Parts: sequence; structure tokens; C-alpha cells
Amino acid sequence: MGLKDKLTELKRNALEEINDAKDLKKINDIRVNLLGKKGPITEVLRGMRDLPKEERPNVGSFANKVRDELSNAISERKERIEIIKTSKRLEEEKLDVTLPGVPVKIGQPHIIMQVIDQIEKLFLGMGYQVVDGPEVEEDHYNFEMMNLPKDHPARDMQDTFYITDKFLMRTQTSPVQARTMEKHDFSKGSLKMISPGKVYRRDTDDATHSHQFHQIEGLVIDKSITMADLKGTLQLIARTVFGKEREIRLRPSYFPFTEPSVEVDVSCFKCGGDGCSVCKQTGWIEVLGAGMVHPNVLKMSGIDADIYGGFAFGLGPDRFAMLKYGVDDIREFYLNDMRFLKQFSQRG
Ligand code: 2NL
Repeated sequence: MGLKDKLTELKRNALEEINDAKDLKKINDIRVNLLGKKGPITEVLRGMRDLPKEERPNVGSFANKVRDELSNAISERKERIEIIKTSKRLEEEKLDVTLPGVPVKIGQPHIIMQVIDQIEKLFLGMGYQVVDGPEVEEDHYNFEMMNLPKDHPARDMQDTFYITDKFLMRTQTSPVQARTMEKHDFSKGSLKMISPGKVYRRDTDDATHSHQFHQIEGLVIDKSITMADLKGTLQLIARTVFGKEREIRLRPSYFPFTEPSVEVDVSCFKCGGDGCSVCKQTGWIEVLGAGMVHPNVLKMSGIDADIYGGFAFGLGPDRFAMLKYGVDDIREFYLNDMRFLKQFSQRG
């Protein structure tokens, strides 16, 4: 076979290979193999030494032509691959701005927090401050300052988790109030505060007990606070949470930190007071404890009990939420089951 025929066959095979190349690496490999120093075209040109002199220019120019053709084919194929690559990328990155947006999942405050928020709003509107405090508390603030000296039998009602002899998990949020009373400058006016937060008891968890739950305590101290002020405030809470038709009823009770003390019932929001399963046929539901601040509690915070007096109350947001939404197991609030929690969406 003559050199020209060899070149023609080489060209045919090479063009086929070039047009089959699918990526830039392949086309570069072809270029190096075909047109490089050790490539077949260089090889043919080298073989021209054995040709008669008069044939050399003819075959030489033919070989150069083949080389240029292949070089052009490679360049064209390379460009083509690049175009395909770019259009593929464009296709992948295509963004239809007319598509409707993906809905964002919006959460909601935990149902206990919704109850706390509602009560905070009510009291902020009446000029109270909302005060936080430590959950790991000193025995001194949790018990002693609340008129519960060591070995007082009423401590049994509020057994808790002790960290050391001195530190414990608070059993109520009144230590926050003790800390605030101690600091308050009464020459600047009355003290009006609520303290919401987590509290702890050494209880075994069941449908109505949880070793950790929530409390909101309220406290007002000024020169001429009466039980009428307390009753009006309690009525406002009952009507805000359970409906504007509600009445309240006070029954004498005992707390170490208040004297006199009362337990507070609200008229049943289900039957309006006629008697039903929610109020156990009594027409009333117990929702709060309250009373007039015990003089010992005032004295221990350095307040003159002959001049100042006040009222205090304590309520449980867990119990409020259970009553209001018919939740029959307090543990539901703490299991983080989304099927339960999602029922209390604020957006209906
Ligand atoms: C309840 C109801 C109550 C208080 C909490 C309190 C706070 C201060 C002074 C006096 Cl700083 N009292 N808090 C008063 C009455 C009831 O909680 O069922 N507790 C066991």
C-alpha cells in the first residue's frame, strides 16, 4: 500500500475516533496520539526518505493536508463538546421563577408557653414586671425566706432534688420574688411582679404528677393592699384564660407564706356552673392558690410589715392548659410527640 493510501485510511479511522469522543480528556488524548512526534502522521512523513525524489513534494503536501484536516476536526469536536457541556450545565441550573414557592414549615410556641405568654401579656399591661431567676436555687431563698425554716413540717409538701445541703432545684418560683423583694427600693413605689418558670418536685411521674412542671407566681407589695385587690386580680386571670363569663370563689386554705390563704375556684367553663364531668358535678374547678403575704416573709426581706403589705398567688400553666384543652395526662407536655404538640397551632 502506498503512503497516500495509508494516509487516507489513517484519516478515515481518525475522523471516526474524533467524532466519537465524548469528553475533553478523550479529545486531548487523540490530539497528542495523532499529531504528536510519535504519532502516525509523523511516522509517514519520516517514511518519505525511501521515496523517489520527484514523488516527495506530492506526498508531503498530501500528508500536510491530512494533518490540517485532522487538526481542524479535533478543534471542531472540542468546541462541540464544550457547547454540549455548557448547555447541559445550563439545563441543570435552570430555575423556573414562575413556580410557586416551597412552603416554609413554621413552628409555634409550646402550648405551655402559649399559656404563659397570655398571662404575661395581661400583667405587663397592668404595669407588672416579669422576672426570671435561677432554677438551681439556695435553700435559703426557696424555703427559709418563704417562712419555711428547716424541719418545718410543710417542707414535706414540697420535697425536691438536692444538689448539696445548700443548693436544690427550686420547688416554686417564689425565690425569684424573695430576691426581688430584697432588692426593691420602696421609696420609688410599689412592687408588682410575676415570675414564670420551671419548678421541680420529688414526685413519681404519672397522669397528674410531673417531677418538673411550670409555675407563675405573682406578688404585689404596697402600703394599702387588701384582699379586694387580690380578688379582682384573680378574677381577671380566670376571665382572661377561661372566658369573660367566669366567676371565682375563694375558700380558706393554708400556705406557710401567706396569711390568710385561699384556694381559688373558677366557675366551670364547660357547663357554666350547672355541673358536668369536667367540674365533677360541682360547677367549680380549683385553679389557683393565693393569699396575703405573711408578715414573716416581708420581715425576712427587710420590709417593714407594719407599713407594707401585699398579696401573692401561684398558678400552674400545666394545669391551666390541661383544663382548657382537655389534656388528661400531664406527661403529654414533655414527651415531644409532634402529633400532640401540633394540635396547638396558633394559626388554626
Ligand atoms: C400554690 C399556690 C402560692 C404564693 C404562692 C408567695 C410568694 C411570696 C410571698 C407569698 Cl414572695 N406568697 N407565693 C402564695 C400563695 C400561693 O402558690 O398552690 N402553692 C403551693
